[in-house]
Amino acid sequence: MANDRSRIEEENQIRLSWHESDLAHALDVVGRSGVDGEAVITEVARFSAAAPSWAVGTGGTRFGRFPGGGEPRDTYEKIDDVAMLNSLTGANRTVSLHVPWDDPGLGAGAAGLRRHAAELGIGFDAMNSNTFQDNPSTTNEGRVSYKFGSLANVDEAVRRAAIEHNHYVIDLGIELGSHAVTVWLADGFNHPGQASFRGQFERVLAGLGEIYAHVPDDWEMYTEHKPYEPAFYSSVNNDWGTSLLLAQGTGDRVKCLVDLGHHLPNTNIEQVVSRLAMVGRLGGFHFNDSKYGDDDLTVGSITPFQLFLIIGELLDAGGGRMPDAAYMIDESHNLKDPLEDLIQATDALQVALAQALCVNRADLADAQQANDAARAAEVLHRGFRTDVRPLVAEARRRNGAALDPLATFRAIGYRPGVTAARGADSVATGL
Ligand code: RM4
Ligand code: MN
Ligand code: MN
Repeated sequence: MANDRSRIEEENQIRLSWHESDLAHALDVVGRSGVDGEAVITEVARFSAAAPSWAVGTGGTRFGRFPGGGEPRDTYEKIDDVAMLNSLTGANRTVSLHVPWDDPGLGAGAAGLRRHAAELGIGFDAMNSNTFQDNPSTTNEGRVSYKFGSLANVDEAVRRAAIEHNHYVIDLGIELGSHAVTVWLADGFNHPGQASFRGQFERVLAGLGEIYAHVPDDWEMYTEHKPYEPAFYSSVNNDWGTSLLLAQGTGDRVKCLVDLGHHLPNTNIEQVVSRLAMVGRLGGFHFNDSKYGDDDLTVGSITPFQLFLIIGELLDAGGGRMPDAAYMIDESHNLKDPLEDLIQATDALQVALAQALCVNRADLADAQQANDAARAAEVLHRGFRTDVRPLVAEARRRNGAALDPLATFRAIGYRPGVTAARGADSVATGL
């Protein structure tokens, strides 16, 4: 690690003089729009998005998986990868675990993992439960199955197992120093008439209530909606309205989590964000991008303008700063090196944040007040079209990270190094 740090510094030195002149120019440009470039850098440097433990390995589709080699063999090695990522970006200071894909066990197991992460400067963000697959540790050793749903199931024994799994995930999170649990349910049905919409909703609401009863006072719980998949006719928590009903019906510290891929085509996600923030129920984010559905593609790679608008709404909600929320990258890496993709995703988030911070919000408000749609567009686009990359690079440098994280990752030779250590055929567990 110390060696990686000095290699990052060496790589930064190579780029420093170009960076300094680019930065001076960028500060000049944004200053002319009445934006304080220093404040942009400070806010970008403050921002962090959790890395998901399941995304440091290759994902796959239902047609196949093509592992890249050198993938982490256990949760400890996943945290090593996240630490490497964070040392390059300075903006992935936490990891989000998916249980049971990553389950260190209570007691000594959790304590050991927490110690390992702390030594690398990594904390634990929201915990994720999994009742969408059958796994001996979540199904009472195979006595129940989630084939027909978990909390929504008509069978009380299945619902009980799902609630107990969530309680376990919370207990684990307490020992790891987490502060939230995200409940994404695959519950729903494929065939009209197969189940009752109302019955399923009511059972899920009751189950969430039992999970919430186990949530510590200084924790939050998040409900994550998704319109379809794996249920293709009806998902119980299918949209933000249902997610809000579930959150409001469960308790004060239950909030909605917005996964950018979990909306029907053309949904105005920035408006959804504004609404949820307005009622104090915006709890978390899963960042990714998509063309068609829950594609889990690289953040900002398909609809960067939408990402910029969403972050603009977040800044509005936070009074010019990113509001406190559980920010996480939720992607699946099928073709790229997972760490390279996470580097690009984090960079895209930082760029969109800097662009949104470069919008002169007072000017925008004036244009809105004057019903001047053309001027409003000018103000917005001046922010979006600013080349903020030097400001973002400077934010990274001030966090002790890399000016150019992807080039530095390659120059350091991290992947060849771990491939030699872990094996060319090592495949990460989980998704
Ligand atoms: C779901 C959803 C959840 C994630 C799983 C793996 O589509 O996005 O957040 O935990 O996938
Ligand atoms: Mn998600
Ligand atoms: Mn998803």
